[in-house]
Amino acid sequence: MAGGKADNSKSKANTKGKEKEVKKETKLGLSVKKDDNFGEWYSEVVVNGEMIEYYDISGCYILRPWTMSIWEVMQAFFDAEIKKMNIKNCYFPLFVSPGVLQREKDHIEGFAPEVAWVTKSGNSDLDVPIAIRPTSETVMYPYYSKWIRGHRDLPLKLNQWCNVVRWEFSNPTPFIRSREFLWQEGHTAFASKTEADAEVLEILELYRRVYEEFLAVPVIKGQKSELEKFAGGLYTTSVEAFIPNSGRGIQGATSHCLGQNFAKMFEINFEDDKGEKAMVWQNSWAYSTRTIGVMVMVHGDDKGLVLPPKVAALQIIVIPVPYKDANTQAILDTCAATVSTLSAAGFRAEADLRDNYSPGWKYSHWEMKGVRAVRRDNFVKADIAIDGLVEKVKELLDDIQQSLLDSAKLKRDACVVVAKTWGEFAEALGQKKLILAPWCDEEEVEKDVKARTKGDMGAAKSLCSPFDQPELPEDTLCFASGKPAKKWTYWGRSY
Ligand code: 87F
Repeated sequence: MAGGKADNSKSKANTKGKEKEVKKETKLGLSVKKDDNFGEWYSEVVVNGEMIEYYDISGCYILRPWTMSIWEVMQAFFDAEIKKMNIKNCYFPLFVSPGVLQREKDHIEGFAPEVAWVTKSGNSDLDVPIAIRPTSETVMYPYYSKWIRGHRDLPLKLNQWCNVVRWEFSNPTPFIRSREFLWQEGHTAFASKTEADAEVLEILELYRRVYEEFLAVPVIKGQKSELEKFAGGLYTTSVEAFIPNSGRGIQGATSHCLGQNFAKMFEINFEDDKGEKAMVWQNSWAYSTRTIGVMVMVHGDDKGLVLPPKVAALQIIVIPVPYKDANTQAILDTCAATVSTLSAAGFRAEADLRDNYSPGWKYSHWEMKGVRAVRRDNFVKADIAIDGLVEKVKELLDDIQQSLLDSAKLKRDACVVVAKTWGEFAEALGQKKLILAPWCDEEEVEKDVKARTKGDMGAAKSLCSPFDQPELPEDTLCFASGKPAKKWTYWGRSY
């Protein structure tokens, strides 16, 4: 089939003149294989799959409709779930005044170089430069302080869907590390720590579902180390994914318990039910368009993108395959009818009836975009019962969705190495593994691990201590310090 020309009319199909009308068939394939040059493969896949277009400002990318529809599916799910939790959407301004930004010195210190500033309007300098939000704690919390007076004002649970800007300097990568990205940020305040603790986990479970149920990417739920947690908070939980091809872990989303640190700084106080002055307990949580990059890296292959049906803008593409002596119009009509049936059944289906591309070209094109070919070119001939079709397609899509998750899990699990000594750890790191090691949970020891593994590829760090802890025998020692181990922790290089 490949290379064949589309013929939209039986009689003219084989004439030279007709052939010229068919567009020059550009080479569609990828120029590198996923296993040969992963970085280059990724750039090609996101561009050729029509998800991203590069932009003339480094670290900024155009998100094309093929990307946005994936984002919208995840957004619809997450937004409905948080509404069930009585979390309300809101929108705060993009700009931050320097005053509030600096009010929160400790946590901002390490991040300061990444904050972008507006210093001019037209040709004149602004009296006071204004920052562009890198995250909205300092934007929102002054108003939390104003709005929260008594225990009846609690809990206050707000979320916003927005863009943020972080002027990153290390190598930008579409979706994974960009200077502007889309996310949701949730900011909640409670009267008690118990309520805050419960919400942290409830949100983390939604993040797990976004990854596993929608993107078909297996993740590990766990707690960040003291060194890796959000410095402004009390503790950080995350879902962690792993990219077998690069041997790197990647933080998929975070759900923080902020404790009362911000409440102190921003004076978010309330009168409790005994009439006493108390401070709120806060959480914040976010997931971003990074999710999409993780999905591409995990599932894409040498033919291009592979999209899990649940998030794909198009789940089914129907491609007519006209052939010599066939009734082309009947084939096209059947394609259109098939699409109507599938659309009516709730599937996202379209027919590619363009007559200036050959079926072979169309196969490659849609495969590149992640809609994988299951050839059903005998619909006309074999008279497949229309009601049977819907059932079959449902089974097929469910099966694709499940097997994507299953095979990603197998592949991820095959990368996990349990390392009990420094020797085993160093060897596994050299093999780009995801390392599960018994650890003493001391900050100095993690700093030491970082120092000892420094190199061109970046240092190893802790990814998370999984909530699902394997049994830790009492006399187990830390892989790095030889002190008694307190927990199992995942380690590796990361994005
Ligand atoms: C970059 C510049 C300025 C990350 C930054 O994770 C400030 C920051 O505070 C910064 N990069 N962070 C941490 C963000 C913490 C927190 N914010 C709300 C989240 C979830 C959503």
